Amino acid sequence: MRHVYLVLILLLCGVIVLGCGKDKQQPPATAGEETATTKSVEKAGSAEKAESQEPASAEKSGGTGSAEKTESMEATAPAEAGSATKEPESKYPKEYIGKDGAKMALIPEGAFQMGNANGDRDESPVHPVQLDAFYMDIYEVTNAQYKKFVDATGHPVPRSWDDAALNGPNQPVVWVSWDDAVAYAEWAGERLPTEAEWEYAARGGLSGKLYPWGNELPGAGGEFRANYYPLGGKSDGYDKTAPVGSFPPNKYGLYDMAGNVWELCADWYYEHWYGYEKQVLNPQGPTDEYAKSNGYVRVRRGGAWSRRGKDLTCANRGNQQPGNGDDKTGFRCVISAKDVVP
Ligand SMILES: [Ca+2]
Ligand SMILES: [Ca+2]
Repeated sequence: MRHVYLVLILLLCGVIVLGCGKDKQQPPATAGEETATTKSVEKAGSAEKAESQEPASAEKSGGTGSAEKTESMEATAPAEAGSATKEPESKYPKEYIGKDGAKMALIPEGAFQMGNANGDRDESPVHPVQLDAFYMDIYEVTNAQYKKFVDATGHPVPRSWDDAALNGPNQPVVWVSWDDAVAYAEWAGERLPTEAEWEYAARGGLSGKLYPWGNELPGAGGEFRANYYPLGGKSDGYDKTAPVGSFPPNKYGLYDMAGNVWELCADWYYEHWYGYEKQVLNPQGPTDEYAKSNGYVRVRRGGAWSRRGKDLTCANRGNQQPGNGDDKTGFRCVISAKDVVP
C-alpha cells in the first residue's frame, strides 16, 4: 500500500514539475509580444512582415503556430495604439488592382465630420460619419478603361469619343450617365462610392480642411493643385479635361478628387438630407421618399474643369439626372475591403 502512495506522490510531483516547466516556457512568448507592443511605431511594418512571411513559416511549422502568433500581434495592436494612430488598416494591403485593371488605394476605416458649416446650405449640418475600409480607384475612369468595358459588353459609346478635346485615352471618360457608370462598375465587380465614402476619401485623412490638400485655393501662389477654371481660363494648363493624374494626389494617393470631372456617387441627392441623416455607420444616402422631393437626381462630387476654385471643396455637393451625361461628369469605382480580403 505504501508503495502505491509513493508511486502516486511521485506521479503528482512529476505532473507539477511538468506543469511548472510549461509555465516557464511561456514567458519568452509573452516577452516577445511585449516587445512587439512596445515597438508600436514599427508595428505596421512588422505586422506586414509577419503576413508576408506567413506562407513560408506555415510550411515549416505546420501553419497553426505562426498564424496564432500573427493573430495575437494584431489583437494587441488596437489596444496598444489606442488613440495615437490608425493601425487596424494594416489588415488590408495598401493597393488592389480591380478586375478592370485599375489601380485602387486602400481607404482605411475611420470616422470624420461630413459637411461644411460655412459652405452651401446643402452642406449643413456637419455630422459624424463612420466608415468601414474600402478601396477606391486612384484615378477617374479613363476613356481607355471604358473602351475595354464597351468592347466586352457592347455598351453604347459615349458621344465625346468624336471630340478631340475629350477623347484622349488617359482623359477621364465623360458623357456617361449614372446608369452607364453603374453598368461599368458592375462589370468590374465594383460599385460607385457612397457620397460619404467619396467625401471621406477626398479629405485624404485631413481633418476639417476645405480641399484635399488643405485650405488654399487650387491656384494659390501660382501653384496649380487641380484642373478647374481659374480666372482667365486655362492657366492651370488645361482647357477641358486633363489626363488623369496630371496634378498631385491627396494623402490617400487619390488623384483629381478636386476638379477635372465631377464624379458620380451611388446616393440619391436631397439638399436637406444632412438634417435628416441618422445613420452614422456606412450611410447610404436619402431614402426614396426624400429623393422624390428633389426629383430623383444622383449625387456628383468634386467640381470640374468648368468650375471656379471654390467649387472644388471636399464638401461641395452637386447632382445630375441619372439618365443624363455631360462633358464635365465622369466617375470612379470603389470596392469594400472586406469583399477583397474577407
Ligand atoms: Ca482648367
Ligand atoms: Ca474629379
